[in-house]
Amino acid sequence: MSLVELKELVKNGKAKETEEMVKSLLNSGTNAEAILTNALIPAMDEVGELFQKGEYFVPELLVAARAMQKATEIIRPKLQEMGVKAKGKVVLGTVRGDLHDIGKNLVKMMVEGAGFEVVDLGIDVTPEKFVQAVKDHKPGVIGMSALLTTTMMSMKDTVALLKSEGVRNSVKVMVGGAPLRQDFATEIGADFYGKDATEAKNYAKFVYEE
Ligand code: B1M
Repeated sequence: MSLVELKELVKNGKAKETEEMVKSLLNSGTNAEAILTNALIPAMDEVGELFQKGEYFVPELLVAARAMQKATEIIRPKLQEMGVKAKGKVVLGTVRGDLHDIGKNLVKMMVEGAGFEVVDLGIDVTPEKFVQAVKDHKPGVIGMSALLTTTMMSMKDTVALLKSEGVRNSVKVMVGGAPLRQDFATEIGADFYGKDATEAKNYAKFVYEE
């Protein structure tokens, strides 16, 4: 029973075994922060790398995410007791008119897996809702996902509204989704285009480490 074994269980998406091992580690005195920092987060980092290399596909990501979620459900209250804070806050959503959320949920999973708090606004999120969430939650990063060429332009509207509401400089804007490219992100004034969930997670880390 070790953190190395736990990392492998999460990587391989073994949810039940992950749950049992986390409980045993806690019972034997391993602290929750060590479990998070030395097993769970590195496991999700490796899952992301395997995905980028084409060795893992969406189903492997999803089962790893489920195992990660089981583990975090158990350790979250312990971390709160210990006063361990999230690394930062990220607001995420799929843009107005768009109901595709599989990619956005993968981004959420990777970003949460890296120790961030994610405020998930769901699907069909209007520019007004994104802006309100920036005002309410004060995230370091706001992330918008779009899967339709017809909904991509809502990202531009959101950036414009962030500006007119005077909060554009308080937050970094990240965009992603299959129909997007870097030139579109640049054109609408976003700070970052994430090709995949791992890039999204790395950008959140970059923003908070800056
Ligand atoms: Co729809 N759909 N769909 N669909 N759908 C596409 C996107 C489409 C390409 C299919 C096609 O025609 N070949 C096409 C879009 C064409 C276009 O705009 N050019 C399309 C269409 C037309 C439609 C409808 C209009 C169909 C209709 O009703 N006539 C309709 C629209 C509904 C709406 O949104 N208003 C529709 C509906 C649906 C379903 C509801 C049935 C379902 C969505 C279910 C759900 O999401 N809960 C669905 C699905 C599943 C797809 C396909 C098959 C798969 C999309 C997906 O989940 N990919 C898709 C065709 C395809 O891509 N093969 C298609 C897997 C996912 C992991 O990838 O989301 O790209 P992706 O996310 C990646 C990266 O892009 C990145 O990270 C992820 C992984 O690393 N990423 C980010 C994503 N968001 C990011 C944000 C970031 C950073 C990175 O920072 C914030």
